[in-house]
Amino acid sequence: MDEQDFSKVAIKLIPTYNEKENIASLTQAVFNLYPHTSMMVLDDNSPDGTAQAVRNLQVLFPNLYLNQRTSDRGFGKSYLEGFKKVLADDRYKAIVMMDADFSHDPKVIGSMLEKLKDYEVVNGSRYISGGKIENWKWHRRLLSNFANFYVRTILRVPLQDMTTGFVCLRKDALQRVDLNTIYSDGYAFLVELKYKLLQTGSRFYEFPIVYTERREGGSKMSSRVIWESIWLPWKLCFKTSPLKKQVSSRST
Ligand SMILES: Nc1nc2c(ncn2[C@@H]2O[C@H](COP(=O)(O)OP(=O)(O)OP(=O)(O)O)[C@@H](O)[C@H]2O)c(=O)[nH]1
Ligand SMILES: [Mg+2]
Repeated sequence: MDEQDFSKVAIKLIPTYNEKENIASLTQAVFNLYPHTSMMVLDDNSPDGTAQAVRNLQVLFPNLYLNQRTSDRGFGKSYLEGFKKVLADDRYKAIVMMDADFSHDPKVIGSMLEKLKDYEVVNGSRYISGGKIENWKWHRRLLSNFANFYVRTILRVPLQDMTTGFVCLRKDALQRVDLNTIYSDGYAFLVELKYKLLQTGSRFYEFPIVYTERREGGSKMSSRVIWESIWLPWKLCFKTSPLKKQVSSRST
């Protein structure tokens, strides 16, 4: 087992699209809790000026970076660009993936990173003992529950929360995945990434999280994103090899 302290060598990657109202408070919260780590905002040329808000914050937080995309918008494309930058940067050994809207509590990042000593991927899970969802309307709960049931049944994966976007992972686990073969771009990207991490033998730990409704701003859920999520598990089933290894997945 690797006894490395990942809290000092992890970078937080935060995708944003119109998160101007959340990004300053999230940045402050993250750097107050973890003053010696880094964070990169992956902005998709948000019309509300999120990127400029990040540039203003960079004066206060020298370890805050911005990757601004200007071409076709995409949640997955933003993460892939961020991953490629981090993979090429020797300062970092781990990545924290999280949303900008406070649905993912920055206070638990430290405990999640602790688990990277023994596991390669720590999946922030709402659907295990100790995990829960707060303030979500019933139809969002239903959609999320159904999406997880659907994905887990088709792909036969051992994880209880395949759609969570709160994930910590070691860089060496990411290095084993061929990022050029990722098909999806909406939130299905998260499912595809986890499936490919499982396929390449990564050891997973499911960490219970409390997920809360976004603080400010609006949702970016679209019908295109939903259709992509419906097709993705079938594509993965038919176009890639099945899971080879049994992986660890524990809730405590
Ligand atoms: N770079 C980039 N980020 C995006 C895009 N779509 C969403 N995001 C960000 O991805 C994270 C998750 O998106 P959300 O809109 O919060 O999705 P959600 O949590 O399912 O929905 P709500 O919280 O209900 O709005 C947020 O930080 C968004 O700003 C995109 O196309 N590009
Ligand atoms: Mg959200």
